[in-house]
Amino acid sequence: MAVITTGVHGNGLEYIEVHSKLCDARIFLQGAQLERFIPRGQAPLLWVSTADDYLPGNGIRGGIPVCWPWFGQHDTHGWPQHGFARNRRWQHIGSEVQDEVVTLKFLLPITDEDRIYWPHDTRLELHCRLSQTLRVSLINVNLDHHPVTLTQALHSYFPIGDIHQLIASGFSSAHYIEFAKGPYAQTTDDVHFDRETDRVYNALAGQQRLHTPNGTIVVRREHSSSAVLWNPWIEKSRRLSRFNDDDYLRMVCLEAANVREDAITLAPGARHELVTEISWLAPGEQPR
Ligand code: TA6
Repeated sequence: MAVITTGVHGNGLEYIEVHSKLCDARIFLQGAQLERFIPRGQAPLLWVSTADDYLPGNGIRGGIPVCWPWFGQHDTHGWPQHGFARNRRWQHIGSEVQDEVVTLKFLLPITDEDRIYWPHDTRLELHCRLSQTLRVSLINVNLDHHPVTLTQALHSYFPIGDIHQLIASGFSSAHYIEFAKGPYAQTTDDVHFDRETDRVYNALAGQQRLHTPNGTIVVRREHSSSAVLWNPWIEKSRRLSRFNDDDYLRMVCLEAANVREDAITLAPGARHELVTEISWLAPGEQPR
């Protein structure tokens, strides 16, 4: 029988835990941030830095931070990188259990303080469907009488064991921007890592695979015209907050997104759902 409990981390962050026949998971109310997802009988599918302090206000370095209503640096100096949604306390608005599959629903209450950044009437929900597969949906509804334009990402951190052995596949025929240069054509299906990598892909297929020494992680995206592939490598790892100098060896981010020219414009009353779906490659499934 699936069990859903609540708890408070030692540093004050509230979370919801799920233990079922299919998986174990933990979601923090701050940012509605998935921080743990372990399919039953398998290894964890999300990575979190041991350097994180789980203090309110930052967002946790790992799991799936929500970047919204903008991705990256805002043009306005001093505004928070990746928007404000990941630093806010979301409301847990629902739990459903069906045949051991647990779906948790969260809502971002947009406060008067937030209207400095986002003076629009927008409903933002995050739904986590927890089976042997993790499915996360970021649902935007424009409740205002004017169109709104936003960028967004589900900034997923993956445990890849050893970056030197990682092969990321499924990138053929795409193109990407990196360090504000490009676009560059992706001439191979595989991506290997030997330097800082911070790419925004376009025209990318809906599924990529991360071939790690511990198995293959399958990452699918829906309604995501962009995807971000990131490893900070050596130098940036030293500058990142809440990140060990050698953490770059063990993680990669592959993010379902709509960023840059793929910004989403919602007409009044319109709805958009960004989805990422994550699992280990099933036994017998073709690795490529
Ligand atoms: O998604 C890649 C990225 O934009 C990198 O440039 C790096 O800044 C990363 O996000 C982490 O950002 P954060 O604000 O969480 O430290």
